[in-house]
Formats: sequence, structure tokens, C-alpha cells
Amino acid sequence: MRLSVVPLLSFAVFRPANAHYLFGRLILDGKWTKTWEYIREVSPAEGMSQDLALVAPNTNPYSPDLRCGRNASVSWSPVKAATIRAGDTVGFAAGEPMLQGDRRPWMYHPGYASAWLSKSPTDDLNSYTGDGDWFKILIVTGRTERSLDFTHPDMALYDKLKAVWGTYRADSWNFTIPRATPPGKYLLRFEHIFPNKVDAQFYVNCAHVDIVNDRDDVGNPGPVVKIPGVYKQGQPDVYFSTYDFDFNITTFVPPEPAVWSG
Ligand SMILES: *[C@@H]1O[C@H](CO)[C@@H](O)[C@H](O)[C@H]1NC(C)=O
Ligand SMILES: *[C@@H]1O[C@H](CO)[C@@H](O)[C@H](O)[C@H]1NC(C)=O
Ligand SMILES: *[C@@H]1O[C@H](CO)[C@@H](O)[C@H](O)[C@H]1NC(C)=O
Ligand SMILES: [Cu+2]
Repeated sequence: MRLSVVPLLSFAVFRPANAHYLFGRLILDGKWTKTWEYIREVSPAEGMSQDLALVAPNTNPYSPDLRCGRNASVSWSPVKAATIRAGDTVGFAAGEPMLQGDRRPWMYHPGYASAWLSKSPTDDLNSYTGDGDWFKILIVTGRTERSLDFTHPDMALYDKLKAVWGTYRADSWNFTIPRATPPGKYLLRFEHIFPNKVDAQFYVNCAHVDIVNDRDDVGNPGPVVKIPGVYKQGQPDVYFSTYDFDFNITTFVPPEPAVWSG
């Protein structure tokens, strides 16, 4: 990803004590849409300072908040459904709101990203709780050609152990809706996991999308899972330290399910 190096370097000097993020903006037709325009709004966490409350991650793999974020199992904000043709590219951006005092909204933590779809049983996406089947359409573990370039000498301040992750410090991620996705109204979910031995952090948000597909040979997406239900507290591919001496991104296998590529 091409980005000028100078501003990134100046960001690196001021390290906040804490940094969280959320994905409030959908990237549609190559444009960053407005915060909560296509994404279900989430509620602030209780008992936290205002700057942290909205961006605080979920750390409970069994909470219904694992689906679409805090208090977002139904939509209570005016969310538009984005019309997307199967085979087209969309993205999620770690846009505003952001942690006050943070340098910019981005995937601050090392970890892996994924995208998921769940078809609504009715046309009313607002009332779909996401309790149906989910399938995975993207996983990003190690670096890709879209990852930030940390090899540049000016980026030496960045932690090499973190920069092995493809999404590290990226402000967004784009991916394709599989060509064979059956048409219909879906929740499109983005997830970024910061693995951790005791309290892995789950950053999740859901967009409302209307997938258009006029092929007559649409596929049968799978494997499918329920969310929550997909992760268990303590499972080794979520609850581990990315800084362990013997951690190797090349051989790291992300959690199931496998990606359905259509
Ligand atoms: C995703 O696409 C948007 C719009 O084209 C672009 O601004 C952004 O840089 C892309 N993100 C990455 C990580 O490539
Ligand atoms: C939580 O969601 C409900 C709808 O299910 C909504 O009425 C309520 O305002 C939300 N709570 C907060 C604190 O935003
Ligand atoms: C990581 O694993 C790959 C593939 O087995 C190997 O080539 C590489 O040397 C390993 N890296 C480290 C630092 O051990
Ligand atoms: Cu954080």
C-alpha cells in the first residue's frame, strides 16, 4: 500500500497507552461511506470513560455482541443496505469514531482479519439478529501486497514482531464478495482479532448488504457456523501470544471455518 512515510514516522513518536478501533465505515464502489451509513451502530460500553467506551473491544467469545458489536444484534440506527454485485469489491474502514487522543483510526493491534456473510431470512435486515448461519469469505493473516511497508528504514521504529501481520496498522481492508454468492439480503461482518493468552480482543461490525447475482449457477456457501459459538475461550489459535519466541506467521493456521471462495 502506497502511503507517504513521513506522517507515519511522526505518528510513531507518540504512543498512546491504549488503542482500540471499530469499523464504522463501509467502502463501497471505491469510496469511503459515512460512519454508520451502512454499518449498524454500536453502543458504548458501560462504566468506561467516554473516549474508550465506544471503541472498547468485546473480550467474551460467548456474547451475542460477538456478532455485530455491542448491542447491535438488531439495528436501532438508520442503516442503509448497500447494493453489491457478487464478484465486486467492498471494504471496511476503521474510520471515525476513533479513540480520542489516538493518532488516527486504524487496526492498531497485531492480529488477523476476516469477513463473513449471513443471509437474512426476511427482507427486513434491521430486525435480523444474525442468529442464522455464517460463512467466511476472507482471512488475512500474514503480509500481502496491500500491507503497509515496514521495511523502509524510516519505519524502523515499528515493532517487527507486530509487522508480520498483514493488517497491522492498515486503516482499511478490501475484499471481493464471491462470484457465486446467492442473491439476497445479508449481514456482512468484519472481524479483527487481537490474539492474547487470556483476553483476546474481538473487533467486529456488520454492514447491511443486498447482494445481486444474476448467474444461474450460484453456489452453496459453507462451511457454516453460528456466532457466537464459533470460538471457545482458550482455543489455541485465538488465545496465544503473538510475541512468543516460537510463534511463526508462516506456519500459523487461523481458526475454522475455512473460507468459502464461491
Ligand atoms: C481500500 O479501498 C479504498 C478505496 O479505494 C482505499 O482508499 C484503501 O486504501 C484501500 N485499503 C487498502 C488496505 O488497500
Ligand atoms: C440498545 O439497543 C436497543 C434496541 O435493541 C436500543 O433501543 C437501545 O437504545 C440501545 N442501547 C443503547 C445504550 O444504545
Ligand atoms: C517459519 O517457518 C517457515 C516455514 O516452515 C521457515 O521457512 C522459517 O524459517 C520459519 N521462521 C522462523 C523465524 O523460524
Ligand atoms: Cu486495543
